[in-house]
Amino acid sequence: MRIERVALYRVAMPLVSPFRTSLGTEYERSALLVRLTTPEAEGWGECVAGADASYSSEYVEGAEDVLRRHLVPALLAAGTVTAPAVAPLLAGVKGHRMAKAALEMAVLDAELRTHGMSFAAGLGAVADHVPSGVSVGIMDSVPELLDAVAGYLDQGYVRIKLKIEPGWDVEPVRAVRERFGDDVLLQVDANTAYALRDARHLARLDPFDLLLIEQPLDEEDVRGHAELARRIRTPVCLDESVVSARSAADAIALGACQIVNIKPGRVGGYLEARRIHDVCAANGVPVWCGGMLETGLGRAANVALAALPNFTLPGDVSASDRFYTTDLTEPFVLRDGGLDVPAGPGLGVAPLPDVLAEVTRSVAELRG
Ligand code: SMG
Ligand code: MG
Repeated sequence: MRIERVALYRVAMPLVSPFRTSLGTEYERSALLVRLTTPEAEGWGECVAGADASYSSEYVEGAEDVLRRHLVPALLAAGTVTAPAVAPLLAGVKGHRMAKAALEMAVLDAELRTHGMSFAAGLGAVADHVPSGVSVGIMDSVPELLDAVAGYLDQGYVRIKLKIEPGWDVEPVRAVRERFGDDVLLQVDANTAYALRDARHLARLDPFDLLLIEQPLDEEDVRGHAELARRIRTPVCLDESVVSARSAADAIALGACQIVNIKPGRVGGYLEARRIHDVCAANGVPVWCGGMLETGLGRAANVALAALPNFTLPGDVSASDRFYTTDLTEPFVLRDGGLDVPAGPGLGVAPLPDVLAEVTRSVAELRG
């Protein structure tokens, strides 16, 4: 495929309600989109880097900068490219996985559209509908949380994830269990808010039969997670710590996780995400698809990934209206507790021109 042009769109999407985690509160999603043009097709990518560097070292201006200065020029200089060639081509730039993932996603989309093949088929999906979990932020009070959870369960979400932090953990979990019962699939996500010395406190979550506790400790504290996993009954799941298939294999070998959250942006793209899926499957470790408040573009690709066979737990693949009143694409709508996997060529969705125009703050175009 010959790439003629790459345009980077900075967009600002207002959230339906503030989303609070142990890392901070978000009111709006500041996203970076990649629009890639080839003679045959157009491809879209979405970069999941946040407005600040609180979730990972990447942030949206940094991602845009490295794309403009280094990654896009390397791609344009290559002449012709295929999706599997993107990561090796960009390997001279260390890190910046979220920026690289967005570029690879756009190439993959253009390539699959050219061949009339869906993302799901291209990745090896085995389902046409995936169950939806929902991530529920930290709230000001337990009654407010219970109202929010009640609303999501009414809509049909099949799994609830509570964001936790010190001071907001055992009580909200107990309240949700007491109000909604033991049958609700329930898990928690700490976004690195604890230390190993909190092991006895975290063991107080054991009686609530959680599916998992996600990333309780620092992203670099892999051994700490292994030790914690020996001290608590709730299965430990890693998010931030797993940045590649190699780090997934290491974490599993160390006993640092029983479950893995796969986010394509965090690991450098959908192809590396698939390799992590394969590594985990080979080790008998179940995986689920994480979310980064994606617009319909990233959501479409995530839903396709979540349809691979070892995605045996419901992912953070909620409907568009969980975060946005108006999505960038045709909205993803909850049906029977899940989302339909797009079947059209490539992502199967594209930005709606009027919505894109409304949310775009700047566009930078680069040509070969
Ligand atoms: O897209 O549904 C979604 C959000 C899911 O909680 C979610 N993501 O650590 O898993 C996570 C968070 C990261 C985003 S907040 C910085
Ligand atoms: Mg997480």
